[in-house]
Amino acid sequence: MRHRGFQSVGTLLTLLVSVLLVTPIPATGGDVQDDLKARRARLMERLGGDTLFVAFSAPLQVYSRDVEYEYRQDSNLWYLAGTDQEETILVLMPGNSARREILFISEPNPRREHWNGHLLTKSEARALTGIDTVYYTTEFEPFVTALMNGQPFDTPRQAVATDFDAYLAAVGRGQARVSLLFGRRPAPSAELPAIYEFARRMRDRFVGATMVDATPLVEGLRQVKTPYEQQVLRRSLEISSDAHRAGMQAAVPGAYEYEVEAAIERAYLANGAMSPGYPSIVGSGPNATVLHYNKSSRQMQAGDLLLVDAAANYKGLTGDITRTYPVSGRFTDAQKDIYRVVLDAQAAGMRAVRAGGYPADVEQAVASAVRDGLLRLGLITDASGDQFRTWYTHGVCHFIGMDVHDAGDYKRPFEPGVAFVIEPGVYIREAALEMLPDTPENRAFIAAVRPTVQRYRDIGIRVEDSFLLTAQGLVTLSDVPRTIEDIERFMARPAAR
Ligand SMILES: [Mn+2]
Repeated sequence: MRHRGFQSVGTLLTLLVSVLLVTPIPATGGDVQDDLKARRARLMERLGGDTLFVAFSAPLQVYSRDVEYEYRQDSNLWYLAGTDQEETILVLMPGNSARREILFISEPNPRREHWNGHLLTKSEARALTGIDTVYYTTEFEPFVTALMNGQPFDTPRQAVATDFDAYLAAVGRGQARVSLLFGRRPAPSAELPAIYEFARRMRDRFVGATMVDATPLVEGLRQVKTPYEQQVLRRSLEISSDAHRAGMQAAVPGAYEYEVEAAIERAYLANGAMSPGYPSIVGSGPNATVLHYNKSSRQMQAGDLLLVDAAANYKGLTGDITRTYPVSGRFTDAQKDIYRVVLDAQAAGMRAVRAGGYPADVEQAVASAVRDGLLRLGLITDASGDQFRTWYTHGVCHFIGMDVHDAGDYKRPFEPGVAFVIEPGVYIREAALEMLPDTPENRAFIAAVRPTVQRYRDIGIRVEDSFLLTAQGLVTLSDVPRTIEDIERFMARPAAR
């Protein structure tokens, strides 16, 4: 009964929240456009006046034959221009007196739009991105060619155009810079990625110009979330948290993993998050020990743990949440033992976060708590070495944002505005013992822990929450039952189905 009352209050709140959220953004720009402008302004300050910055949208990816994957915009272009339309190019020229921001978009094409949907008009693109100067993508080559030849672009010959003067002067001195987003360097024998190919062609033609990589600048900006991004990220994690609860309600003995996945992804779409932020991991029983298990095809049995790692992409921002819970509603004693080790380790990680500190502090605090816990349970015999790596196999702190493993520099100190996860996991795969090098020490270790390993065999537990560091301290953005008591209480509620 209480449950029903609680649900209808929840529904009412959801309704109120959605009414507030659909309030239309004024056509003359709003929070998003202001934020996009501020992001570009910060980048331009760092680029300098003799720079031509160019960012390209991501290419379409083929799924199979003539079918494509759902389009995913390049995160850096999306961050700076706010459009997820393909064949888009963003140009920034910080030294210009006007036209400092230029956007190139696809030309209208009724036939293509019949197949693939509406393409932004120039005025829609202006309103969406806050960029006033918009050309068609077909004009990009003439634009670059004009600049390379010391000519202003799109200016009648008789008119006096001064807006490109600073850059053209740099071109004349042979000091012009072309700033591109190179991303990761490919291996010497690897195919040249498209951006490297573009840079090579520019280098051949643009006499005297220097190619520079703006990736660290843009990724450095992305590392600290703006107030607007923080607000979207909060909402993103509210949706993901609701989805996890829906998944918990769908998890019962006899149901299939995919039913839980369906409940979770239904909740994303029902709340306006148009896609998962990454492929959902829904692994029960032994599958909980497979880090990137993605089949979701097993029927869950009474006594199983279910590990769910899933989060929504809401307006381009993705959190990251993992919960592990018993499908029968109650943890066994063995499951509780491992769960407490993982939960205590996460708490130790949270205590290690401070402005001015580093992600490495979190890694260290979590690892040390895991070592102590595993030693206490008898799963390792020596807490000083690397034995614990047998059961503790991945890092625990990564940034979140436009990418679930977001851009950022892990050597840069934490500051207010950084968003990240802490996600310790312990996975008891007996086969891990077989993979240890055959040494006298390892033989002794294996003999000592084998009976304990059998007690905990096939238990995989990860607990992951999304955090935002603010001037006031650490804020937990995810909100899903987390302690053993909270989970058992929640799982005892009558399932909604
Ligand atoms: Mn993660």
